[in-house]
Amino acid sequence: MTTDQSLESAATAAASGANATDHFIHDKSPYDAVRDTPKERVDLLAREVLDAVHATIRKHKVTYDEYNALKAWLIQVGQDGEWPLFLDVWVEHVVEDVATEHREGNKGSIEGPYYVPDAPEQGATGSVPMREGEGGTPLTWTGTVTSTDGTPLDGAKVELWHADADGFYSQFAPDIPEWNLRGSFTLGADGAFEIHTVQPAPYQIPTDGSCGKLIAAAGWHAWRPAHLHVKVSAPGHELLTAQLYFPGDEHNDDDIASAVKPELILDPKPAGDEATVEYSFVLDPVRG
Ligand code: MBD
Ligand code: FE
Repeated sequence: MTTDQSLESAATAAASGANATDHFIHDKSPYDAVRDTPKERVDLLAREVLDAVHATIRKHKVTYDEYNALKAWLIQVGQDGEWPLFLDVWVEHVVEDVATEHREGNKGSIEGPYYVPDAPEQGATGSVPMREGEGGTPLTWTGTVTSTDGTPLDGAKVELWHADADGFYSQFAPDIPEWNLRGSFTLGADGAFEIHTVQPAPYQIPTDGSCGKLIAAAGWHAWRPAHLHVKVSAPGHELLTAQLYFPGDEHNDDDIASAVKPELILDPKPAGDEATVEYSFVLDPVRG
């Protein structure tokens, strides 16, 4: 780790992790929603997770050396600020499945560590903010937001955020304009949108922090397929958090974050040096 290039990427990974931790604590109030959780449920969940850890230790005769390495690594995850990355890559997809299994509308996917609320508003037709000469194939995306009964959702909002062609997210990597490739699109009575952006590239999670250390030690890879992140909301409807993917990406079947679903793979049409795509969202009304 002595070349300029590796120092630069180390700084980037460390900053991404620490920034994700700051954003998580600042943007959400994670404890508020669970204030009334009964002791019995905390006891049940904590005990069963610990039981599973104990069973793994017994089954595989985990040694003191391995226990100490685990302890050092867990400490490092916190020091690196990589808990959001670790949890969103290896745990969130199951939480998301359970949370949305009742839905009749759109399939969702995980939020991941790099969402920022209140991206600049662009109206129903517009472009995400981008730099002059932003890398990646220009993409024009049209679609609608409807309820499960087919009604267009007046006032629906599509929030879009994604990495640039080098795999970096604004506000989490240095030297990118604050809202680059992040926009909010609020729709009219027809529930229709037309969004201009660029196609992102396959994405490697930071490899030079503690998550990278686990990946290397286990002989895994660090790749996610190229993806667009969205949150789609409308009055009286459940918030949809999803990701959209591109056909033919070699990591669609092999995503480190296990977050690809076949319903979320786009079907873009090349148009000269650009591409167009149609993809619409169906939201579930809030029931009860
Ligand atoms: C990402 O861009 C992402 O979407 C997830 C889930 C984890 C790490 C980086
Ligand atoms: Fe992402």
